Amino acid sequence: MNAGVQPTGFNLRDGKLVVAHILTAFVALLLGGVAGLLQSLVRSGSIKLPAAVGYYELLTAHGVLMAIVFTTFFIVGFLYSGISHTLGGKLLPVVLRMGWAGFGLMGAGTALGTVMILSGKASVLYTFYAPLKASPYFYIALALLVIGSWISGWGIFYQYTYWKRTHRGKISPLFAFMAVVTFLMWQIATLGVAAEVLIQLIPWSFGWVETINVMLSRTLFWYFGHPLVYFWLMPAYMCWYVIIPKIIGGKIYSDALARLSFILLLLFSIPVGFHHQLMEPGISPFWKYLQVVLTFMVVIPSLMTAFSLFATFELNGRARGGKGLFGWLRKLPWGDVRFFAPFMGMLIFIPAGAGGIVNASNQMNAVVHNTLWVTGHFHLTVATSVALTFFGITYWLLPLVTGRVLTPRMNKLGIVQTIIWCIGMFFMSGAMHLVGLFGAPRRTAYTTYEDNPEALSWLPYEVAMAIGGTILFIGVLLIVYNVFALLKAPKGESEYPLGEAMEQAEATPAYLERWGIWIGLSVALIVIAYTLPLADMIMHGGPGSPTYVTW
Ligand code: HAS
Repeated sequence: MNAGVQPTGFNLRDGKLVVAHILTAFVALLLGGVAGLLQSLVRSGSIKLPAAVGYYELLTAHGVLMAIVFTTFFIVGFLYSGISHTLGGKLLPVVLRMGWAGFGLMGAGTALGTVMILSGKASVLYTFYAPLKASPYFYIALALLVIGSWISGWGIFYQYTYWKRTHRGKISPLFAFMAVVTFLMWQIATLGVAAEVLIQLIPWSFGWVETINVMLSRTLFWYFGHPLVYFWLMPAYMCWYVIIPKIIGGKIYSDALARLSFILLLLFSIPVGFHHQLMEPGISPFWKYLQVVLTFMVVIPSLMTAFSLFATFELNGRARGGKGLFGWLRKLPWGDVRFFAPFMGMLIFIPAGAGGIVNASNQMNAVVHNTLWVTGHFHLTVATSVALTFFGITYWLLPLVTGRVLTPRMNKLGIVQTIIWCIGMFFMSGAMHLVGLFGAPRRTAYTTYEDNPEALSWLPYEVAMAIGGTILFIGVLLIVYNVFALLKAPKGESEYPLGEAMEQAEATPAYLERWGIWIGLSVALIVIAYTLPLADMIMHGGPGSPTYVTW
């Protein structure tokens, strides 16, 4: 055995990089969870914050720490683990250095951003819409985070290209392929936010220019903002496609279908940002219509994923003797948290995705836009389907990369944690969806609008949100406890649960790895969907908006 390599075959040196990312992610989850608890109690009128702490400050901290920091660190850690394991058994020295450099820059960005938010200089929420203006250092912090993630992504490309060069004519492992697509998509998508931050927000926040073109900045944000949600989802899909079949003792339904669904996500997840701007003036209905059509195209890979997962579960259950229409369901390993947590994520993704289709439909968007319904939608998608999947991954990943084993007690705690999360989310997201339909706005602190009867009728739902939020906070505490317990678990051998495709599956076509075609098509779709509207916004940008600092 090589020095530095554990009996599991996972390289200890690489393991440290993975652990650093995963731990940072969970520290962010804890801090973001505290902010979340407080804001749900404030919003229901249950508590008042001390004068020194602003509601929007907490809301910004919650959004940034949960949606951007927790997810990005977790994703980089998880993907590096899989790259190390599937592309040669260890990271190339240069890739390891890139991983640490990315980690350092993302860490610096996170620290600076958190200080700016908590010192009250950046209460601009996680979407940082202009003309609300934060300290320039908040935008610099965001730039550091993005550049750090680029360097980490380039490390993944480097390891992949090296593997392809040394394995001529071979199809890459599915995990590695998916990691490359995820970071390709991220690379293309973050160009929008990089342009917004570097060209617009930083010069404006330093006072070098006085006004800002709000329409342009929001459009550049959503050019990035929608693929951002797929950047969260794709690693969860990687677990569902590649890891879950192994954990349930089955096989991947089709390697080719899994790759095709990722290619479709690359093509269609970017040119759809206008579905977040359907209610905004200044974009012609034609371009909104076009991007809504593309939005419905991006639903297809998720439907393919659902089909593939059902097939995996049913075929595996039947092979184990499951009889009748649903007898195969009983054969699934319900007592294994590595399966149970992601499975609950999948199950909840069915209503969560349906909610997305509601949002994308122009007329229905007019009902739900800017209401708590949307907040309910993203707590089901990212905060449940994605988060529960990431929790499920943590239960095998941390023991694996530290040379330990998951004990039955931790497994049981994990099951309890998953159930607590689902109950909390049922109350919180359920109430958000309902009260959103009654018109309750998102992004507001507690107010009864001078005892307006309509606003008073929202209160019981806001209390339900607070109850859900409190239960979820217990869930946050428990997962963070579990993470630290996993780091002290007994030493032993764990495996990287990587599924294999079914023998009967068709061979994977090599053209799925012709990156030139897919990048070219992706760019072409973006050019078609964005060039004219962006040109229009730049040429007819008007005098620009003055600055607002409302807190
Ligand atoms: Fe969304 C707003 C449309 C998916 C996140 N979304 C948001 C925001 C966030 C977000 C954060 O069109 C708020 C942004 C803000 O701050 O303003 N969303 C969609 C559509 C989809 C979608 C069409 N969203 C997501 C995902 C997210 C996410 C995924 C995070 C991870 N969303 C919108 C729109 C808005 C929006 C508008 C703007 C609203 C507004 O007006 O502001 C689709 O991708 C959804 C497709 C999904 C499916 C479900 C497939 C189901 C699967 C599970 C299978 C289950 C199994 C279990 C196998 C069609 C894959 C087996 C079960 C057994 C019983 C065996």
